[in-house]
Amino acid sequence: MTKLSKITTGGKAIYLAYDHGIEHGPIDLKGKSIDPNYILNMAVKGGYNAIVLQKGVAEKYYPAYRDKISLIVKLNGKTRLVGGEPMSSQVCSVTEAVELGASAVGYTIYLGSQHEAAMLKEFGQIEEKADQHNLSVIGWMYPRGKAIKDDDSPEITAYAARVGLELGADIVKIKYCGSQECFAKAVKAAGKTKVVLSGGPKVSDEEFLEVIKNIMAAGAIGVAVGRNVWQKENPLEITQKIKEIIFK
Ligand code: FBP
Repeated sequence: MTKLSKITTGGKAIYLAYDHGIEHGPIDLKGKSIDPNYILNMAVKGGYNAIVLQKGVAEKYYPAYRDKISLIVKLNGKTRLVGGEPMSSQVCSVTEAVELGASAVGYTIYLGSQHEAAMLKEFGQIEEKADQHNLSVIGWMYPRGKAIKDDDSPEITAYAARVGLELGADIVKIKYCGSQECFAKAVKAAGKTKVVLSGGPKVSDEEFLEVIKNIMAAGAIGVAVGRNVWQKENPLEITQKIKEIIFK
């Protein structure tokens, strides 16, 4: 089995992101979504290619779902409580991720942050280790910090995607830059590194589905989505609509 085939279907993918408990805090996890079992069941029923979890949630909840859905362990994280230049430190090793049953690992790089060098270094070490275990590496490529004036400009989005290729990421997860044309440039810049969309804050179903149509037409392989699914009234209904676009 190639490493990417563990987390894709016919070269396409839909991932359910659920690392917001650390990134944003419980404020995002309203109602039932505070319960990891609710989200894991949703991921299984929705037929997601994989669920994205931090190690603590993976350790305590994923064992019951191990045969039902693949796992992407997010290796670094930060809270929203710290000000200043963003730095997301590694909190889980590749070895631990393997023990947890991961098929892939994820890591955020805040491009442009004053701490960028530390994250690039950790990412390089993760790449090496993940390769030894035949795990895919997904780069959350987020331009951020005071050097970044416009984090969703076409230029910076393509730059973020390209850095993923240069660093050896199998997949880059990038934010939407506003149009199909702009996203296509980012996909081109990423070359053989695959591109997935980072979902973003909740918007209307229509708006979100339109974005997905655009990114797929631009050459992305799919989406890693959180809030635009599990903050919705009917997560499985929107999941189905997203899948119809991605896997058509
Ligand atoms: P969403 O689809 O909810 O945006 O999730 C994607 C994601 O990258 C999560 O994995 C992560 O927790 C969050 O967004 C980080 O968001 P940000 O740093 O932009 O606030």
